[in-house]
Amino acid sequence: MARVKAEPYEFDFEPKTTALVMIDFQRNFVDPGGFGEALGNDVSRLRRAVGPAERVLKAARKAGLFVVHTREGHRPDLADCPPAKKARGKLKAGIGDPGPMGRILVRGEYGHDIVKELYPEPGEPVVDKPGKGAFYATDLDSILKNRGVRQLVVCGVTTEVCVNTTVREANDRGYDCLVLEDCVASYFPEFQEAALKMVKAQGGIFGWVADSARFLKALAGAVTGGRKAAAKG
Ligand code: TIU
Repeated sequence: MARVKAEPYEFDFEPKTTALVMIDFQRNFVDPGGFGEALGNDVSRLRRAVGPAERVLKAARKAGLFVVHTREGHRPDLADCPPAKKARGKLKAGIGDPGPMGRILVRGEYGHDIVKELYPEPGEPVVDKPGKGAFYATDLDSILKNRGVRQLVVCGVTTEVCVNTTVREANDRGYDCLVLEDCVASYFPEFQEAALKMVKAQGGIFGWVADSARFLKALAGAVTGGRKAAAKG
């Protein structure tokens, strides 16, 4: 068992039953010239989370944590895209339309894929999701339950949209979620702050919040502790 100094109180986790969930680190949202920027957003705010998330991803792999990635997007025929989602925003170039990184939010297109720093390794499931929440219309819950996962460490973008929706969905399905505040990002500073507050308010109504340094410290302790215990046994 490992313990992370977190808010509203310490987050205890068992590495064997914990998954790292990397939400929507897609070029479309994070990189200049993508859909996020086309919506008028400052993508440098999202880029900031990539470095800390990369450190967490590498440490999690080393520690043997189960890693899952998600991507928001749709079938090339858009049959899984609700007309309401496509119409929203009255955009000149919206979902399915040609963009600078290929068709916008369409699976298989360059912009839909994950940035190279955080690219999935073989054996790490990639869950393609049509909505904001990673549990809606996906097999994420089965993937986690089949591995005996009960706790989620969450990184991703954007904090108030896909991260928050996913944490709420996870909470209702019985998972304990730890959100790493420097590994999640929003285009809007006020939403970043509020979205994190919403997770940890009321005694951790949706989960816990810590930063990557605290999590990495706890993970290193768990690995060393595990090795010591194994050497003794
Ligand atoms: N992944 C995710 O958050 N999708 C979004 O559309 N986010 C926005 O903040 N627009």
